[in-house]
Amino acid sequence: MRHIDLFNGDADGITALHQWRQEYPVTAALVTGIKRDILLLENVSAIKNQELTVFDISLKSNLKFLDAHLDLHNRITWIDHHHTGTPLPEHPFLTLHIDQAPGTCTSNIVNRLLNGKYIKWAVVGAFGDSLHNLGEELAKKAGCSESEKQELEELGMLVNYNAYGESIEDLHFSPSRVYLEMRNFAEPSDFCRTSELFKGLKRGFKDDFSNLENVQMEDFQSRGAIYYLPDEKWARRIVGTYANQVSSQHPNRPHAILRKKRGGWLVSVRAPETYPFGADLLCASFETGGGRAKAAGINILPDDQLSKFIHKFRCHFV
Ligand SMILES: [Mn+2]
Repeated sequence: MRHIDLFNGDADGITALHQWRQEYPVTAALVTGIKRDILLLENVSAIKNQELTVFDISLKSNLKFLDAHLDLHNRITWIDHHHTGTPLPEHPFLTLHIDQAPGTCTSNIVNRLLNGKYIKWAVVGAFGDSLHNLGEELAKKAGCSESEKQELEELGMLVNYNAYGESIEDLHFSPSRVYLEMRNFAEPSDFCRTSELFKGLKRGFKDDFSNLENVQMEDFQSRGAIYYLPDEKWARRIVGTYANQVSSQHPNRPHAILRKKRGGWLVSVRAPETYPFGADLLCASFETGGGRAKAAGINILPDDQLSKFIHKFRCHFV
């Protein structure tokens, strides 16, 4: 039987897979992509009698392709924490390990399934998904020292950051390459200390962030702040990580990060951390907007609606 591993290209997806394949080593074809590329099942065409294992990819988004693969006698194991919506599908060839609790992530589900055998990789995945409480809790269980915990946190943040971009070409390293490199290491702290790829990631992150010194920003005090990023590779890479960072630095104010793209702006809105509501409503009032109460976005804000957005943003969170 041939194996195919499908995984989200972020830290949580990669560390979930790495734990699993340390326990169940097989040679598998890898299917992955940038963080937002979640229709991975679509990329696997007409296969029969194979074994698919899926990590950190929304089941709901892939439902359309699931039945077709099951009908062709493929066995599918699905491990994930994203919202599923509809009642879960049932099929003799389908095994689901889904936990939709807000404080969990896929690498934590895998950690539970494997009885904590590779728990330090789950620490990396949890911090990668910005689940700080879970990261702390797992690090404690794993017996990490303070400095090791910080090392794993940085690794999670960096691998997560590496998955942001509009396409694989934007990324420093393709997610499959990150996984193939990680596979050489049983201990995440060895990966941090000796991997050239990790050093490259660290350098790339520092370079990208140094560009922010010249970024244009409008400060509306307690009403929020808007940052304007150009349509460049570095900006496409850091926009998600930067939004999280600004949020934790200024927990009392809302903010919007606008990144230029053709015909308009890609918008990420974060409600204040201390009052995490309303981002979804603001974004949904624009044609391509949506998201969650705390973090939402607009896929394309046309140039001629920029001033309307700024006005709405300034009045929205008061
Ligand atoms: Mn995840």
